[in-house]
Amino acid sequence: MFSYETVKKVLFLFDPEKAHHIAECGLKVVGKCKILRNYYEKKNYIINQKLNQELFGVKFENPVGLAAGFDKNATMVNSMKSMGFGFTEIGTMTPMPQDGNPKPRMFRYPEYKSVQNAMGFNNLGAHAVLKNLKKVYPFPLPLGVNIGKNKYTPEAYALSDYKTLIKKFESYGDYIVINISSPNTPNLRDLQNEKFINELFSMAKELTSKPILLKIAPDMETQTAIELCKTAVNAGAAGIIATNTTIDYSLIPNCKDFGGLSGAVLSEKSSLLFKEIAKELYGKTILISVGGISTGKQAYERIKNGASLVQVYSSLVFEGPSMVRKINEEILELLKKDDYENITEAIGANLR
Ligand code: FMN
Repeated sequence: MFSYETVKKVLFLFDPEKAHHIAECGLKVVGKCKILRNYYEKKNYIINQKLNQELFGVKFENPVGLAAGFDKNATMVNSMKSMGFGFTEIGTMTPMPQDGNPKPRMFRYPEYKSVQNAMGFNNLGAHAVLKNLKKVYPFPLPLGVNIGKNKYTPEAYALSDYKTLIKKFESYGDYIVINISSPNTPNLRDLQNEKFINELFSMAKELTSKPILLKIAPDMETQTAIELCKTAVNAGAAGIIATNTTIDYSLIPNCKDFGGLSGAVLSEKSSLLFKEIAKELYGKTILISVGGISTGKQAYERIKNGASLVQVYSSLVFEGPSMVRKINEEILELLKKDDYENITEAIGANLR
């Protein structure tokens, strides 16, 4: 089989969104073919009880998950275990299908190992995504369902979009993520306010007993972010995912002045905000850290700072799926160095 370095040389000849579609085609083939699935699973998926933990009543065999946005339409759920992931998150999907923003809307910065995207929740809509999900049920991995409002739903009706989606996906997936932190849907981040969060989680609690997590942006003042997360948890959120992409365009000279940056340039910002949130909320809720993670050392630091799980997206573009195995192997080495028998002993160790 080809190395990712070779595959990457070909993929990088294409515009990033085209390359993503090519990768999606390849992963769909892997997902459908048992021989290929098993081959890659053996290669990439680590089996070691030291990485096992139970969250939301579900067993996670390793803590490294695929972040939202890669598999928006749930077309690759069956191949993520073969990539080495311990869990996967589909979406963001919206109630109605939507095309997203005009192209080009995804850009690579290889010298910064970073990506900029302004996709705008392009997805097939809840009905079609649910159909895709049903085809691969039961899922090979724990699965998160990331939901957002349609672009043309006015702010005053946003709640009703989330209500529709929570009801629709009630029976599928292990947790739901409320995404109000994408920079690419006009005014979406305005919903990151205490009134809306309170209303949203109060409503959600009535609708389902499924764990509902809030995904936040990295661009708020630290104290504002902490207060918002506290409000969400008090209103019933089962966890916080920090963070989405950043609109701090000073991180890459001459980058576009729209969309959100992710990858290496987001790492410090995301990690610092996560650390501050965890100081307040570790032990009170489940914390997931995402943003610029590409090594086991980085993942382990987030874990020791309070993350039960981590997620990656951009580094996958530059390093390929062998990175997921590498991250898990490095976590295992670091657990050994710290004399921990299981990952749960490392979670939040810096805060105890
Ligand atoms: N996050 C979401 O919650 N929903 C999305 O639909 C979504 N789409 C994304 C599309 C692209 C092309 C990228 C690069 C990221 C997207 N994200 C989305 C954000 C990622 O889930 C993640 O939070 C962010 O990229 C930081 O992680 P990373 O540095 O590992 O990429």
